[in-house]
Amino acid sequence: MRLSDQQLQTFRREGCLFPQRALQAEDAGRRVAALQAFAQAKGQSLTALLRFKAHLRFRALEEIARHPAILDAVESLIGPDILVFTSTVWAKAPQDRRYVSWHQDSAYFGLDPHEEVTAWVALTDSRRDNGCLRVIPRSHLEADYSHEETGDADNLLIRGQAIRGLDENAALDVELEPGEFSLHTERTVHGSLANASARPRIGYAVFYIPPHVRSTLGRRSALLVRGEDRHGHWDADPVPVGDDDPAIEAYMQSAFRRYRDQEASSAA
Ligand SMILES: O=C(O)CCC(=O)C(=O)O
Repeated sequence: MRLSDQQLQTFRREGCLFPQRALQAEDAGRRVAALQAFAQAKGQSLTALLRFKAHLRFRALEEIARHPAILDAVESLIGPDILVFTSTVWAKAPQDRRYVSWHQDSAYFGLDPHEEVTAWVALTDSRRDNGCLRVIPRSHLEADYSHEETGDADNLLIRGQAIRGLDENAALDVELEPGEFSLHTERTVHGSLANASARPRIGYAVFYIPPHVRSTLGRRSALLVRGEDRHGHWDADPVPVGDDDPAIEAYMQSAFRRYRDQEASSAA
């Protein structure tokens, strides 16, 4: 299931590639139902509950993060040794005003070199009308963009970071069926509109790096999902024993604090 030479060329030229298939649509639907039941039991929204290292919290997501079809595609792009550095469920309810402003993940991820690749897996259908992921093709080949931190409450990004003044005519809608995924680089400018439809839009983004990539925000952790880590730049994340593992919960609190503290001190 490796990417063809043509797909590799497309990814390198455009900074994104889609659609690829990981799950059957029924399987994606079952995972959505399980996720919704989990969030309801915890009394939290999906996005609040599953923003940081979501694969450690919920088995159905860890399986996706380790899915062979996704890892084969990612291996074609970053090589046989693969770490998951974090993963996030991006959920928009029907008629949800929330959106994601144009941004480059490379401005915030604290990775060097910028070799991260994101697999964005559609758990529901993801179309223009329900606020699909959008990318600016070839933006990864441009110089770094500057971001303004808007703090807009409707922006799903924590700090509402936004690139202003982009030519929106260049945007490409990454429309996907349930179970399909897209790939983009951490330097590809991306975002998404509000959900104007009567359907939910739920996506699961998994952020992959090769182990030679370093953290520029101090020592952090990641989960090896394929191959070997011969570099030791990242502490090993624990492997969860089931959903909502209390040991993972405590670990996540401290990992997130460490991530945020280092981010804050490096920005100071
Ligand atoms: O799902 C979205 O709307 C935005 C996703 C995103 O920003 C990301 O995966 O980095």
